[in-house]
Amino acid sequence: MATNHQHPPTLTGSEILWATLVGEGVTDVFGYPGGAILPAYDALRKFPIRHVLVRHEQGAAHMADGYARASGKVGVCIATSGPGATNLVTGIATAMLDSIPMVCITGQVSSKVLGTDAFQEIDITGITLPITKHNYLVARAEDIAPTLRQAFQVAKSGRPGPVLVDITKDAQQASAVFDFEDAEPMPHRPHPMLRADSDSIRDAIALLEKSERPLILAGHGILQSNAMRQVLDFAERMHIPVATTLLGLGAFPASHPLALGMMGMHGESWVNNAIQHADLLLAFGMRFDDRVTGALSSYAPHAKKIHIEIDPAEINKNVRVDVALIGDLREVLETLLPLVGAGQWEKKRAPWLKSIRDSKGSAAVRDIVNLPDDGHLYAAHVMHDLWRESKDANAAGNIIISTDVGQHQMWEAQYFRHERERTLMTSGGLGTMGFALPAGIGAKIACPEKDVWVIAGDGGFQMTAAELSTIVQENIDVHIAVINNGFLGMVRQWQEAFYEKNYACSPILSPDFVKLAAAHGIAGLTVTSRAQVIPAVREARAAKRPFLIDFRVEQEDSVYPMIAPGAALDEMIRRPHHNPLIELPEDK
Ligand SMILES: Cc1cc2nc3c(=O)[nH]c(=O)nc-3n(C[C@H](O)[C@H](O)[C@H](O)COP(=O)(O)OP(=O)(O)OC[C@H]3O[C@@H](n4cnc5c(N)ncnc54)[C@H](O)[C@@H]3O)c2cc1C
Ligand SMILES: Cc1ncc(C[n+]2csc(CCOP(=O)(O)OP(=O)(O)O)c2C)c(N)n1
Ligand SMILES: [Mg+2]
Repeated sequence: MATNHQHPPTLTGSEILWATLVGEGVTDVFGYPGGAILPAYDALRKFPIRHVLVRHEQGAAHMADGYARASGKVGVCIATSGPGATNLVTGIATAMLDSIPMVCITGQVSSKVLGTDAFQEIDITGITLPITKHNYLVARAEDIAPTLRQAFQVAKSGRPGPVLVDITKDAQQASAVFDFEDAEPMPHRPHPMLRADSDSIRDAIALLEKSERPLILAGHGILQSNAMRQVLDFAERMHIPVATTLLGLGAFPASHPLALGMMGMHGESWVNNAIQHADLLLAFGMRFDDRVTGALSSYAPHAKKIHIEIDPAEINKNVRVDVALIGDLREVLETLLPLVGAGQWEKKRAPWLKSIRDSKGSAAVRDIVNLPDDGHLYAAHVMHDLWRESKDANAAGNIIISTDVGQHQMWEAQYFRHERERTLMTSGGLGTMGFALPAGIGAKIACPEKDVWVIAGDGGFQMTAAELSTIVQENIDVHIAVINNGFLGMVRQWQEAFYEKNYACSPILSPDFVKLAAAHGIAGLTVTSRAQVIPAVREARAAKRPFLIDFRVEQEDSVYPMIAPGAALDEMIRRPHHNPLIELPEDK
């Protein structure tokens, strides 16, 4: 439906909906039909858009989310009114807490019956007000294009986030003139660019020049700002080590000599120790989540803080900072970079880098590669061996791992060392179980050439396992690793640590996952020992179609190190000595 500026065509609201999406560059949407959105579905066949039929609308939202995380584009999902719309809610909230750009379209009852408790009427704009960046109710065909175009702009500008557009059935059925250009929203006005001579830039440079023990805290904002190159330049030029948040993994290459690893509750001990000893923290697009800081009263007590952040509401929210540079990270770093001289830093930083290396020395041999195979299978083995088998793809950014929530998510973060941006899809802020499979499907559709691995726990996998059927109907070639420990493992771990091993409702029964896959026409394997891990990974890859591996791992293993909620960052609970996974050389 090309638009002709001289004679803009008259289309139905439904046609305008799809034509606007096409104009915005959308090629794929994830959804599920129903009465209030049927006019739109009826018009879909006229437009070059792939629609992926999900099995539950939560899946549609997570797929749009995974699509956005993998590609950097806006993900789109669509559902009917009432239960269709409410089923999207968990997926929208997941995207909100991780700042993922998404446009969610819902059908609504006709404007004439709005407010009458009509069949499948629900106030979805009211329900999603706190979990969307913005939302709209559209009741006229002529408002569909401008509203949708504005929704895209809001979703991707500034700090990204999900936007919902609720469109009444009569607006879809009515007709209006469609003029894509004319529907263009007012330009988004970003924060004024920081000037090189502004006071805050000068203050930041002064802190940098004085600092002896600086540390970069690399967050998700690096990916969202596309600032990987600038962060690398900055770290290398000033010889500053880099710690990463869970959502920042991949923003800085894990194998780089300045890369330290993940910070926070399940972060590496040397990383958290470095934060506690640093005299300057440079927070790059991260929001000092409580999983990252531990007790705020004792967080980084010796450090001045510079926060580079696009959302002013994040400044001084959790951690008071000395200098705030508000703006897009890449632009701010491009302003800063020419002002910091190269060359003089290497010698100055040597003692600080050595002290971190020394503190790492004792803990880094946790590496399980050296552990003799005693017939047991630990989840850490699976992550480590998958990483080893994926080195080239990982270095080239050709592998995407989509994890669920729980222990396996933390083991993945610890043992799969991400080299490139947008190679990890994971729900950080909301911690949504059921995320991995649909997000992996969305990522595969965004990046069909990449090798996508869904890594889910036995609990979370069962929450959205119905999407196995979507994989088959849509012919989506993802690999699935179920880390099957017979428990809601992260809950069991907390019960072990803080509730005297009262495993209340955390043992969980599962179906035979390989048979479940087979019932969908998906091939699979069960793996029970370490020696079988690599052959299984190779077999999955060779299959060139969806493949599920049920990894039967040790049932009562725990993730270490761990900071108890509310404890200080350097009060880490370490792996007990009786446990066979080594963490300290003395454990040998
Ligand atoms: C079981 C579990 C355990 C966890 N344990 C840990 C843990 O041990 N360690 C850990 O790190 N996390 C952990 N998390 C995740 C944690 O809850 C947070 O989700 C995570 O720390 C947030 O990372 P972030 O601040 O980098 O990303 P976000 O929460 O996405 O924040 C990104 C920030 O960047 C800003 N931004 C966006 N775009 C730009 C731009 N263009 N320029 C500048 N700024 C921008 C945003 O405004 C935002 O403030 C855990 C989660 C779960 C579920
Ligand atoms: C939707 C949802 N419900 C409950 C929780 C709380 N929760 C966090 S981790 C976890 C256990 C996850 O178990 P499983 O999927 O088997 O993964 P494991 O920890 O065993 O690796 C639970 C119940 C959650 N994060 N999300
Ligand atoms: Mg489990």
